[in-house]
Amino acid sequence: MMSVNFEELSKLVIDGDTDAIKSAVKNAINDGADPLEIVDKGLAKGIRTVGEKYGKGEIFLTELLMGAEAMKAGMEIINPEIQKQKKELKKVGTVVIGTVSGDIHDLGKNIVTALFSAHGFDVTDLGVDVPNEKFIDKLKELKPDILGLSALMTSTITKQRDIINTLKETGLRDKVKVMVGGAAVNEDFVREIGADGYAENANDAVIKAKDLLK
Ligand code: B12
Repeated sequence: MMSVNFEELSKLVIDGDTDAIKSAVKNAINDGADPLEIVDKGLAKGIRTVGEKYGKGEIFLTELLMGAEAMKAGMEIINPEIQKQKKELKKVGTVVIGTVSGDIHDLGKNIVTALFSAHGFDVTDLGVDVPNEKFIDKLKELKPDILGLSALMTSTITKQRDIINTLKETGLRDKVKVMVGGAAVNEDFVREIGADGYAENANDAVIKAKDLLK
């Protein structure tokens, strides 16, 4: 296996170089790199740097957008590769997942979704900007084992709390395990809102989910 330059992959995301990222990701895969490693050490590292720079006012929104486009282009090649790694063929559980209303960040959620399904979970992805009622309606309809709520902003993680409260009010709380995630979420918040699980990355999400279903 040839050595993969993860640093270069990060840099291409930071530069927002969509064309170059596609070929670089394809090359990395052909060289035998693990798709998740390409994400963790390369693409996600790059987009987080972009976010930090944007947060500090060092770059403009256009550059944040270009970085996100580059990351997305890379993920379009990686997500099918993650699927190919299907580790377990038997169904291990069902998941309904989505990004909460007011929030359109989905790069991380899509990675979690891809890995869940690669590990034998049956996943229904409701997409982004999902109204609270839609989550509740889908829970009633599909009765999944796990509800996954992604939120990336301090202004939208409150929806995770609201949804859990609605579950309590409607008597559905003990029928489903609620997992939350996204960069603005931390262990303290998870405890505070009474979610069942939290994960900082897709790998942990799968491990926690399997734990919750034991
Ligand atoms: C990319 C990005 C965008 C892209 C999103 C593209 C897309 N399709 O997703 C674009 C450019 C569109 C965007 C827009 C905006 N963004 Co933005 N964005 C980011 C950025 C740089 C990276 C997010 C990302 O994709 N990370 C990479 C992935 C792999 O990581 P992740 O999302 O954290 O996901 C992992 C884990 O969290 C976990 N996980 C995620 N979801 C779930 C769910 C479950 C159930 C579980 C278990 C685990 C889990 O597993 C994932 C895989 O490892 C962040 C910075 C940051 N540090 O997060 C800012 C950031 C989130 N954005 C921010 C802001 C302010 C905005 C805008 C308001 C900007 C504007 N002025 O318009 C808009 C908001 C639009 C909206 N209404 O949602 C702020 C939020 C500030 C805050 N604390 O509230 C941040 C933190 C940047 C900053 N430093 O200011 N953004």
